[in-house]
Amino acid sequence: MKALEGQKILDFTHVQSGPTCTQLLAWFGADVIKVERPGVGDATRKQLVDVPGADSLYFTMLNHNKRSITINTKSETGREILTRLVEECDVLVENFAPGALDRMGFGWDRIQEINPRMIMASVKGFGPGRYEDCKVYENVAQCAGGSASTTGFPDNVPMVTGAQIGDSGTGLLLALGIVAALLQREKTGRGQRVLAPMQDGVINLCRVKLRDQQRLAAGPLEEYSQFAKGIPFGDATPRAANDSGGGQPGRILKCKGWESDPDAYTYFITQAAVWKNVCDLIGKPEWKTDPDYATPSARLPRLDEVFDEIEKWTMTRTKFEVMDECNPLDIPVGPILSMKEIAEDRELRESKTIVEVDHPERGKYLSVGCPVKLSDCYVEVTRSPLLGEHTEEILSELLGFGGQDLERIFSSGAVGDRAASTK
Ligand code: CAO
Repeated sequence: MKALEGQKILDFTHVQSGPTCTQLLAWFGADVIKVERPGVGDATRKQLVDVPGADSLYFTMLNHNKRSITINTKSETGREILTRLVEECDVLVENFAPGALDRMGFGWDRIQEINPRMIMASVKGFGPGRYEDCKVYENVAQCAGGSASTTGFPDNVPMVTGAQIGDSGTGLLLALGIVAALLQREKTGRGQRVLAPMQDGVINLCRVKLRDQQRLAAGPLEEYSQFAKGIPFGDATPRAANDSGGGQPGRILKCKGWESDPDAYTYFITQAAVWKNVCDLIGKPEWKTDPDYATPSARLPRLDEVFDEIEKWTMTRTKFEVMDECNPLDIPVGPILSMKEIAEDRELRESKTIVEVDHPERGKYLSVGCPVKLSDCYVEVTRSPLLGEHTEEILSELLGFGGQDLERIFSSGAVGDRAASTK
């Protein structure tokens, strides 16, 4: 028994944000039916191709545990099938450009008419307002959500982050909205609309920067490195480089091998509670009682000097040795792990955070596993579907089309090539 077993998801998502959401629902046991255009499919199937002829890693890593049906939803037969799918399913998830579903003839009013229990969940770039009709990709959301203006070095241009907080981040939030709407439907019997705008998702993740925006009214942000350097603050939260976000100063420091290894660094946090341990570790026991260093407020204007001393120590160790020596002393540190190290990490494989999946076109590849672990809902990551692989199976088993109806549907051209289906 899986947590979402029995829930049928009509998956109209593409690219990254929506597929992240429906992949999570599939991992929790929902039957996710991905609807794609015949012969074309999700654009990411053929983007950044590394194995000629095979679905790309971009697609395969975002569409595990789903079934694929191809339907031209703008044809008459396609609309007939889609209507039946809306009748049968619990949730419709989409992340088309604004208005695309209405143009297809399946806007919210029509969906409710067909199935009042249907939950219709959308990712859009922006919520209601002047930008609601805009198309949006990851980096646009990072910029419009306040992340880029607060990321990077203060004396350089705004930066986007490697983490896909706009796409994958918003997809995760949408999944939560869907589960909440399913629970509410248990009580009301009604479906509802669920909207997760990417700008809203990024703003939510950047809340500490909005906190700092308001703190600026009370004076300079003393835990930011620019305070210690005497650089004046402007009227907006500045970029904070690698400063720790909270009141516990932290920096990225060099470790042994940094001259040739671009990832030989550690994050080091001088948490106040373990300051004495830090002093002993780096050979500065006198700082434990020296009034210039003994308290967090005394250290704030001296952070450059403090971290220079700590770095002299970290440079004599590898990032893993730093971890091994600091952890028993409760000093929070983190090695800067490369993607290569993450891909090869034995424990991440054992915890199924990184999984190896076999695919008929491309062979074995690595993917991310489910990032949330439920003790009573085992997740097995299975490969992404080939384009239209389950068309006939879904038409016959789920929608009950058989015999002549099935012939009619395939010969109409609305669902693509019958040979692409397994049955
Ligand atoms: N049968 C027939 N037509 C189909 C179809 C099907 N099975 N599936 C999709 N289509 C059509 C849509 O109806 C739409 O047609 P119209 O423009 O004529 O209405 C068209 O295909 C393309 O849809 P789109 O505009 O969503 O796609 P795009 O590649 O032009 O834009 C994106 C992509 C991501 C910018 C846009 O979808 C978007 O802004 N989505 C919302 C925000 C979002 O999720 N962004 C993150 C994406 S991940 O980085």
